Amino acid sequence: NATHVKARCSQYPGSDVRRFPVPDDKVNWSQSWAQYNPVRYTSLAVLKKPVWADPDISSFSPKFNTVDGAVDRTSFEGSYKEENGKPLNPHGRTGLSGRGLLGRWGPNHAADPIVTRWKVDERGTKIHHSVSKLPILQFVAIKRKDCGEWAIPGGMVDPGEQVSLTLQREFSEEALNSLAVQPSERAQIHERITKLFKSPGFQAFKGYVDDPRNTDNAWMETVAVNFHDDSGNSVSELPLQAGDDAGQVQWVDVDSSFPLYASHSSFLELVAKERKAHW
Ligand code: RP5
Ligand code: MG
Ligand code: MG
Repeated sequence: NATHVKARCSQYPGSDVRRFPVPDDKVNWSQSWAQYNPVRYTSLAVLKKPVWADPDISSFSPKFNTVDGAVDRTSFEGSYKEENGKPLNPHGRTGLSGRGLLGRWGPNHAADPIVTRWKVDERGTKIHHSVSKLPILQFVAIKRKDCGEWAIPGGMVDPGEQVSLTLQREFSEEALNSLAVQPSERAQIHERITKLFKSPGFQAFKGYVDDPRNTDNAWMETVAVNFHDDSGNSVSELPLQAGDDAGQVQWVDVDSSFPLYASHSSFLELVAKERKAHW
């Protein structure tokens, strides 16, 4: 369990709220800390009771650590604890209680499609990195509208939705702008990328995400899957267009020095190692 860092960022995203500072040695719940006084915060967007959010805990008793109706409240990290009816973040304190921007109490499940190709020159020959001497991978990255950081075009798993569908749907919405195109064209996009997303893919990561929106009682978890266009003639030929919560989209070289949202960089490292690519 690597210590979460972004989940302790001072300023809570999209707000003026500042987290109660949590030093490294007090992150773990097993460290008793009488002075701990997290800021309580749940965003207005969540309090308005949109379909994607749970009601407040006072009027609602979700079944934690199980699939509750259509909502998966199980964690990839094993069984999580509850305190006064509220689930506790399995990676420890964040300095903020309540749900912040997250809709679900406990785990909020997402899926991250990592679409890659090899970086090639005009003649189609793979380009190797000058230092590592390894071929360079490129992946489809989006610039998030909420924070301006580059990220994998991931999104939330809808209640009851298969993760394999979420991966393809979120990629289509954020990197191909499928929601804005005509239904006829949408079918065409669907057809062209279904082939790539039907391939088994490499599951790079499954578990807790060190997301800046995490709180003591609500956190992000994801399944990150790599779909690789080895020949460069499937998805590489599709025109990228940013949509939904993405402001920009482009192919980005996979490299350890490129800063990414949440713990997305660690997922790319696993992909690079698996494909014997530069990192
Ligand atoms: C991250 O938030 C996940 O890894 C995923 O990329 C993303 C899902 O949230 P939204 O993009 O829907 O805001 O923790
Ligand atoms: Mg989305
Ligand atoms: Mg998204």
